Amino acid sequence: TDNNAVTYFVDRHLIEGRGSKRAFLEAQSGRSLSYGEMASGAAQVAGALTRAGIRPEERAAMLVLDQIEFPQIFWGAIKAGVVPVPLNTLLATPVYDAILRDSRAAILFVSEALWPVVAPAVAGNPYLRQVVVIGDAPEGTQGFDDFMRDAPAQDTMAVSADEVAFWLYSSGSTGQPKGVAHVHSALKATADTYGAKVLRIAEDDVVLSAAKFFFAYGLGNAMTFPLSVGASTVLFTGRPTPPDMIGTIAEHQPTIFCGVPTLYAAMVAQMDQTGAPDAPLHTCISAGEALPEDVGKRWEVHTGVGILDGVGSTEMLHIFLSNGPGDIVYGTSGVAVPGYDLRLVDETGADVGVGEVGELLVNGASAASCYWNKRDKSRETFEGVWTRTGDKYERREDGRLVYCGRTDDMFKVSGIWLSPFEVEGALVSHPQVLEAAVVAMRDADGLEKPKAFVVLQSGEGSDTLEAALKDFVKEKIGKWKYPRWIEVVEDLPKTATGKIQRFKLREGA
Ligand code: 3SK
Repeated sequence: TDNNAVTYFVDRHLIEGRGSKRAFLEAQSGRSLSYGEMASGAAQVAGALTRAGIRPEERAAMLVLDQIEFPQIFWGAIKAGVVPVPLNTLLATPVYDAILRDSRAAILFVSEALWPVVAPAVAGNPYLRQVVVIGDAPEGTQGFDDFMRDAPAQDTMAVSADEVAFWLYSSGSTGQPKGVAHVHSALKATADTYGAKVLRIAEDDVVLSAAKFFFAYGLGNAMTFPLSVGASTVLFTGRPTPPDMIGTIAEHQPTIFCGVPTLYAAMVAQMDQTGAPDAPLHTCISAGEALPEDVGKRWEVHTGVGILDGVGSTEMLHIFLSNGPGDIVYGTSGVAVPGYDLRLVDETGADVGVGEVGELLVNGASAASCYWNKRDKSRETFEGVWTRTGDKYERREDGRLVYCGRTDDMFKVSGIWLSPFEVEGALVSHPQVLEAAVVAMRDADGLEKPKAFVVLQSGEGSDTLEAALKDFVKEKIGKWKYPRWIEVVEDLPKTATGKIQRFKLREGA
C-alpha cells in the first residue's frame, strides 16, 4: 500500500500521532474534521463504495462543494482504487451531461445545493448506477449518511505508483473539458516541489484558499500541501467575494492565503477603503492568470506580505514556474520551481534566446499520464517528458520569464508581435481600471489592432476617460501598443478557474 497516495496524505498521520489535530474547518458553519476523522471517514467511504458494487478503476464523479465530506470521499475512493473525478461546481447542465457521459462515472456524489443543476443530466445517463446526495436526498438518490451507515472500514488498496488515482476536467480557455488522468505519485511530486520549496508549508500553518478543491490549484493549496505536513485548512464554501475573504482572514487568522489575480485586484480595491485585515499571513500566492504588477505591489503595501505569482496547469497538477519567497519580481512569473525543467521553443521546436518569445514546455514528475479518450490531444500535449503549455513567454536577461499570452492570443500590429497581456498590465495600473482584456480587432483597412475591454473601479466610461487611457498606455509601454478602441464592460468572460476567455471577446469584437 506504500504507493497509494492515501498512505502518505491520510493514514500516515495516525501513526505520527496527529489523529486529534484539526485538518479542516468550514469557516461559515464551524463544522470541522480532524486527521483521525478524515482517516476513518475515508476508510468507511471505501467500504461503502465496495458494498455498493463500485469496482476499482470505475469513476466516482464528485460535484461537491468545499465541505468536510469532500476529503472523505476523495481519499475514500482512492483508498478503494475507485477513481474520484472532482467536477467544477459552476458548470451548466449540458456540460455535466457531457462530462458524466465522457467519464462513464458509475457513481455521483453531489452536494444538495448543486443537485438541481445536475439532476437533468443524471436522468438520461446510461452509466450511473448510484447517486449520493450530501444533505437531503431527493427521490431516486441516497443520502450520504445513509450511504455511510454501518459501512465496514476498508483497508488501503495496494497499487503501483503509476496507476491512475484521480482525474480532473480541464476547463481550458476554449473547447470542451478534457479528462486529465493523474497517477498516485503525482500528488506527492507537487508537495515535494512547490509545496516544500516555494510555499514552504509547515505543520503549524493554516491555509485559506479562494481556489476550490475541484481546481488543481485549490486541490494542492487546500488539500495535499497541508496534508503533506499535517497543517490545517479553513474551507470557505461558496463564492469567495472580496469582503468574505477579508472577513475570513480576519476571523480565522490563516498564515497562507491563495488567491487569483481578479480576486486580489478586488480585495486591494476594497482595502483601499477599509484597510487590511489583521492576520498572521506570511505567504500569499497567486496563479490562474499572470498577476498584474500593480496589484502585487498594492497588496504588499496593504498587508506587508508579497504575492508569489506562479504558473501551473491541470496537466502538471500544480505550479511549476514561480516567484520565490524573498525573490519576487512583479510583472514576471519567476523561474522554474525546483524539480521542474523548462524550455521556451519556437514553431520549429528550437530553443529561443534571451529577449525572444517562445512557447513554454515543462518537464516534471507531476505531469498527467494522458487525456482520457483523446489520443490526438494527448499526443499534441504530452511529447515524451515535455508537456506543452500553450503559453508564450519571454526569457529576460536575469533568467526570469515574462508572460506574453496564450499561443493563440498573440497578434501582430504593424508587423510586430504584441502581447495582449502587456497592454492589459498597463491598463490595470491606471487608478480607474479594475480589470482589462485585450484582443485583436480589424480596423477599416482590415489590419489587426488592439481593442480593450475594461472593468472600471467605479463610475462610468466617457470619451475623456477613453482618451486618457489611450494616452496612459502609449506613455507606459509604447505608442503603437495603445488600444485603438476601448469598451467599458460590467465584467469579463472567464473560465471557472479565473482565466479570461479572450476568444469570447474576439467573437464579440
Ligand atoms: O490552471 C492553472 O492556472 C493552475 C495554476 C496553478 C495550479 C494549478 C493550475 C491548474
